[in-house]
Amino acid sequence: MGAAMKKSMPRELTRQQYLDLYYYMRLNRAVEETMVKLFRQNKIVGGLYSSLGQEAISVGTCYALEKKDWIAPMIRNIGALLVKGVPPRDIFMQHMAKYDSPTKGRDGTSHFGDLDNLHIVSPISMLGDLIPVMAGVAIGGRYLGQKIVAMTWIGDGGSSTGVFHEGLNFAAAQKAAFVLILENNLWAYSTPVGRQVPLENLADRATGYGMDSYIVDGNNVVAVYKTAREAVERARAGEGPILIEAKTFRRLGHAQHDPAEYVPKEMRAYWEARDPIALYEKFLTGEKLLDAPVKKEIDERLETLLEAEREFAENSPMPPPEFAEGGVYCTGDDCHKIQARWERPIAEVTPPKSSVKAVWTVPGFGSGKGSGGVDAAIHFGDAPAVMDKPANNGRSAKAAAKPAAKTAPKKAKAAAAGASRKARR
Ligand SMILES: Cc1ncc(C[n+]2csc(CCOP(=O)(O)OP(=O)(O)O)c2C)c(N)n1
Ligand SMILES: [Mg+2]
Repeated sequence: MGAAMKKSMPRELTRQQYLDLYYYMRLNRAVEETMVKLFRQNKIVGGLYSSLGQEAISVGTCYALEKKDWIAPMIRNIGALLVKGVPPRDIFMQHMAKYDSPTKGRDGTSHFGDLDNLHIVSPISMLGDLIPVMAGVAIGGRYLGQKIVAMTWIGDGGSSTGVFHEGLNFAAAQKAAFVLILENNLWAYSTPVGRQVPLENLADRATGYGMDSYIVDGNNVVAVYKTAREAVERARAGEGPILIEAKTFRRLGHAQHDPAEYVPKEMRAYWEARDPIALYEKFLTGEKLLDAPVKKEIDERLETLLEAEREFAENSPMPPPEFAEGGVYCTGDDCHKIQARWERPIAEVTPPKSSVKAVWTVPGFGSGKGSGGVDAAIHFGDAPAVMDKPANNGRSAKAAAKPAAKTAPKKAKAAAAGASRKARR
């Protein structure tokens, strides 16, 4: 139904699910708050990005996936990493470039994945490129009969990259089991969304690919979860990819270095009053799912966990300098164990068996009659061009070419002869 925004089906969650969403949003925020402190102590290597105010999106969408599903998070999706099962220590160590980090200190920020266990494709900085990659993961899963769904996230700014469009078109044409979360936080660095997209709703972009889309309040974790759950189920059932636009706001600057003074005060105040965690606490309390003792228990659990995880990360060594020399080039078996898994006999899918004789013919080209009524040249240079029609100034093209050929310097003639010899070969 094109970009028509389907209403989510009402679906109730269990108490545990409601509390899980709360816990992961709190964990997401606490992990990032800890990293701000580490950054201020100069212990973070590289930039530090924040998802303050956007936690409901990372958490609510990833929580809608099954264990076997695949994600590729972007910089503001630490919440998704946590829901998937990445321990906070890995996130801390990765940002600190420690030896025990997932990339052993070779890369920073959230540039790490886990293909074997958690099914996380490492993000790359180039905006939009994870879209075709994850469409490919979804198609790969289909070939293998796994019934998986692939999910990634993109910003309002990233939705204007070329690869966003190529990737979505590809995913839609292939009916890939792929869900794209478009986090419209109103800013792409210092550019407000209205200055770079002439659309009220970025979900409308989906119409161009024949895809369905949803719009959801990105600061309402239950709405985000329910919408994502429905999209994931539909994608898994073979309905093709789905786009969800989550409307939200980037509460801090692009990264720690950016004070974001370009954001109007009233806009900030509006969204600060809609903090997703505060809103959810109010909801949970009203529904009698959260009370003071349960909240205290969660507070303490988070504090203990983060203290231990931060401690572990801080105690991890930096990689030894000589380590930088190794693992730069793939050296075969000692580098990785990944082997292509052929679903059909290899001889069947490689030449000569896979080679197919061209079955098309172009009339008048190669063997038939040329437009001039004589046999056409098979390749340029095989025969003189047939020029029996008046050219430019009424003279035949042949005649027009004559004086030029006469006066052309020898070198040019030789080069022309060389070119035609080359073409014959
Ligand atoms: C192809 C590409 N262009 C530019 C950049 C530099 N860059 C990184 S983040 C960013 C802004 C992204 O804005 P948006 O997509 O709205 O995401 P947000 O930061 O708001 O989460 C830019 C321009 C990049 N990483 N990749
Ligand atoms: Mg943005």
